[in-house]
Amino acid sequence: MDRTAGENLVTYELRGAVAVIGLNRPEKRNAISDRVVEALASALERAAAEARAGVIRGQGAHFCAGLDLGEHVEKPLIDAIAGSRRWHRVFDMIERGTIPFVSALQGAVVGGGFELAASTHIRVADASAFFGMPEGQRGIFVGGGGSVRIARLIGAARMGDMMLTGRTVTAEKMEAWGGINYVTPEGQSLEKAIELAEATAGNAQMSNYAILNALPRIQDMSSEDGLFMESIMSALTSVTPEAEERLRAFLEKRAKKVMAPRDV
Ligand code: 1HE
Repeated sequence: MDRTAGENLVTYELRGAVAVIGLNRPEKRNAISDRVVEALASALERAAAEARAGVIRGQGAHFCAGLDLGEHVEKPLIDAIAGSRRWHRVFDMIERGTIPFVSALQGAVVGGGFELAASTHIRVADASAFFGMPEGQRGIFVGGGGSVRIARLIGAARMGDMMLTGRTVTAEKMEAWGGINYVTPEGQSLEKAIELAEATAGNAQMSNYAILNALPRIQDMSSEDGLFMESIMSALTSVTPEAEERLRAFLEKRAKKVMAPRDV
């Protein structure tokens, strides 16, 4: 039971165009209770209304220890199903919303914590981060979208291995597996996540919308349907005034060029 009364279970801070949303139960390793899910939903609504990008972080030494196990002892079956569906709806606000989200990870990124990170568009982990899916040991299954999102990121075989054996994985290995996008030195994932979120916030809004909402759906389509959808999204984004101005800016040499990468 989440008895934390009165305080903010989720912190919220608007830094320029970027909303920084923080899980804020460090004494419980940011375990996600029903009230945390509701607080997260409110923060996400606020971010969608006023920010151009968001960062999701965990306060303290760990990103998130997953589902609050204390609330799941003796839960009626129908409540457990409804609870999972609620996580799906709230995480969907992140994955298929209107603004990009970057997660800043450190320490434990476990179970539902990894599911939350998997619903963000870019994952940045520092060297202290470790990933685990102890559902098998706890007698449960993923319920926060992991069987879809994590399995698509790292493959069902690797996810199944983690769930069956309780194996934990370093940030470096998780990057090689495709589960995260960036690894930073310890203590630097938040700074890097904010920098990346700021970069995404500078994009045209319709481009970001298409990247968040068309690109993943196209992966669920046949090639034929995917190419059709791509042509529609491509045309829709290119006729916006924002696109016209950006294209003109490049032609008039007012826009930044594409730079060669610095990290090779
Ligand atoms: C919790 C939780 C939690 C910590 N629910 N209370 N998740 C897990 O199986 C992960 C369980 N947690 C751990 O393995 C460890 O806590 C950590 C590796 C994350 C961190 O270890 P440590 O030594 O820093 O902390 P701690 O002493 O274990 O925990 C501090 C407190 O947080 C302690 O409570 P206290 O009252 O004794 O101080 C812990 O009981 C509490 N705590 N994690 C409730 N998860 C939608 S389906 C998703 C399915 C899942 O997420 S399965 C994975 C569940």
